[in-house]
Amino acid sequence: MIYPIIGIPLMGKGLFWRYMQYSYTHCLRRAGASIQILPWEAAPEAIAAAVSRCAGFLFPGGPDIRPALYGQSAQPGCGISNPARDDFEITLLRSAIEAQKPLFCIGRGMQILNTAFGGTLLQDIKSQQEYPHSDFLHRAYATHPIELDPDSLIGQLLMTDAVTVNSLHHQAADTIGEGLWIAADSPEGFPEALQIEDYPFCLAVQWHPEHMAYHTPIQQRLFQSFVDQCRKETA
Ligand SMILES: [Mn+2]
Repeated sequence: MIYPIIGIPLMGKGLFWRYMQYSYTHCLRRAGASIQILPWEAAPEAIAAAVSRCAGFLFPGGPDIRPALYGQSAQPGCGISNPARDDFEITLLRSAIEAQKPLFCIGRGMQILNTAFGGTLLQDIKSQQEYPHSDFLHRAYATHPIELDPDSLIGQLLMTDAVTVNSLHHQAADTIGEGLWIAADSPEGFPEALQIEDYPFCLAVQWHPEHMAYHTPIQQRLFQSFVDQCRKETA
C-alpha cells in the first residue's frame, strides 16, 4: 500500500474548523498519506469499520473535554465542550488502542489520550503559567522551551533533549493516566508529550507541529515518521 489511510475525527463545520483541519491533512499528505475524515458517528459498527479500514489515527486539537469524563465538574475558566465529539473520540481511541494502531495525538488529542487512560486535566493553567501557553497569533513559531526524555519516541525523532515549541492550550494533563508517562514537559512542569508504555507507535504532544511544520522542517518529521509507520504496518 503506497498511501496509507489515516483516520482523523472531524473537527467541526464552518470556515475556522475547516482551516484548522486542513493544517493537519496538509502535513499528512506531504508525508504521503491518504486522509479519511471521520464524522462523530458513535455507532459501534461504524467505529469498528473505521478501525479496520484505517492504518492509523490522528487525534487533533479542539475544544475542552467535558470535565465529567475525568470525574470533575466544570470550574471557572473551563471552555465550552462538544459532548458528541468527546464521546466519539474516546470510543474511537480505545478501539484503536485495542487494535494497536499507530497514533498521533495533538493538543486536545493528547488530553483525550490522558482522559482515556483515566488521567485528569488542569482546567485552566493561566494562573500557573510563566510562558504564554495559549498563543494562537504566534502559532507558526516556537514560543516556549520544553525538555524531552531522550528515551522517548518523541525525543528520538526530534534528536534532542531540549527544543522550543508553539503553544495553543489553556489546559494541561494533571494526573497522568496509568500506563502513560511524561515524555516532555514545560519549565512550569506542564506535560508537553506523553508516551504509552509498551505500545508499538504513539506520539502524543501538547504543542501543534501542524502549524510549525512549514517553517520548522523537523516538526514535519513527526508526520513523516507516523505515516511511514502506518505504511509499514499496512504493506
Ligand atoms: Mn505549551
